[in-house]
Amino acid sequence: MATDELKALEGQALAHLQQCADEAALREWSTKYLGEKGLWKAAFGKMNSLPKDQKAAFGQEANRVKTVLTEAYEKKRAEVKERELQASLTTNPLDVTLPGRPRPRGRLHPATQILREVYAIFADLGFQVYRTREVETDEMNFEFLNMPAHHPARDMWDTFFTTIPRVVLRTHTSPGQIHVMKEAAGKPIRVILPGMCYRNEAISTRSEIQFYQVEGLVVGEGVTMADLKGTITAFARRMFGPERQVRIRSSYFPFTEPSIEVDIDWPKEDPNRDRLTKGTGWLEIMGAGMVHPNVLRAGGYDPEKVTGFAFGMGPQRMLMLAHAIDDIRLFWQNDLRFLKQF
Ligand code: FA5
Repeated sequence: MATDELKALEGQALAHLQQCADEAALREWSTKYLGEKGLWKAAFGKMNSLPKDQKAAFGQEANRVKTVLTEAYEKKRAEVKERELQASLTTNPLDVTLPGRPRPRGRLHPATQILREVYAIFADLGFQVYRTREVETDEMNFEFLNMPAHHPARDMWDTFFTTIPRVVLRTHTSPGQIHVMKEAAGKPIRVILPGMCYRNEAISTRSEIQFYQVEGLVVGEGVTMADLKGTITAFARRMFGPERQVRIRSSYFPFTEPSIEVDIDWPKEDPNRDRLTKGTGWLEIMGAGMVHPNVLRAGGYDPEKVTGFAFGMGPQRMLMLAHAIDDIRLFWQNDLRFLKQF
């Protein structure tokens, strides 16, 4: 009888299963009995050659055997797994009560943090962020900003020149003004332009050869100096708190007319106040002014129809104010004792 064969297979398989002691043996067993080319499949295949009246009984029996074998296999596998786990716990004990080792946590560089604060404040004032290149042509860094070759005002920026003639590292973010105007092509503008600037100057507590600036540019019909003062004051109050004082002085930049400089008072209680502010109590944080008609023209705008204001600030100088940091050189020295404080 064909069903006897199935029973014999069942007995043989179960006996064999008892001898399987690890995962590898179990896998072999499963292939041998239950695999695609296994013994159960082969036995089941014999159904075709049986007389009709025996087929149903044979089919039932075959399925029962398969269920029994599958369940026995799963049970055995769980046992083996558990045994292997126990064995690994005893031969390789792990003290789960030991406190974990703390991982050193990274953080954003203080300069990045203050830049993000500046972005957030200007975002609230409706400014978009626009990035431009750090390597500029002489034309963009100077000429389009109303400083033709040999203009004495070029001396205001100690420039790093590249080996390519008339290509410089930007000395300020102001050339970005021209890039924005050319791209906006006559539409109103309200952007900030953050980025790294480079100057070939003597390094001191207040000046680095590499530092961030955030430029601002607003162009449109009827933009006035009052808008500039309002924007700067709103910004300074958000950044430094309502108790800090803002001072606006008249100044000179070739690309703005009139031009101003903005100072902020340094906390009176700070013993470094005199040294940092050269005895004045004020620290300059930005230059600004109404965009010069020649600059508007260079950007493709008609100064008869639109006006604009621009400013350029040093976020690192502002961070020094906020945290009474007395040396700007600390920013790029990568001394963790300094960086960890932020
Ligand atoms: C300028 O660079 C003008 N482009 C700013 C401007 C933009 C004026 C738009 C008018 C309209 P100034 O050289 O003053 O100006 O630099 C602007 C700010 O950058 C300074 O107030 C200061 O905060 C920062 N800064 C300048 N030089 C350094 C330096 N060497 N190290 C750190 N911060 C600096």
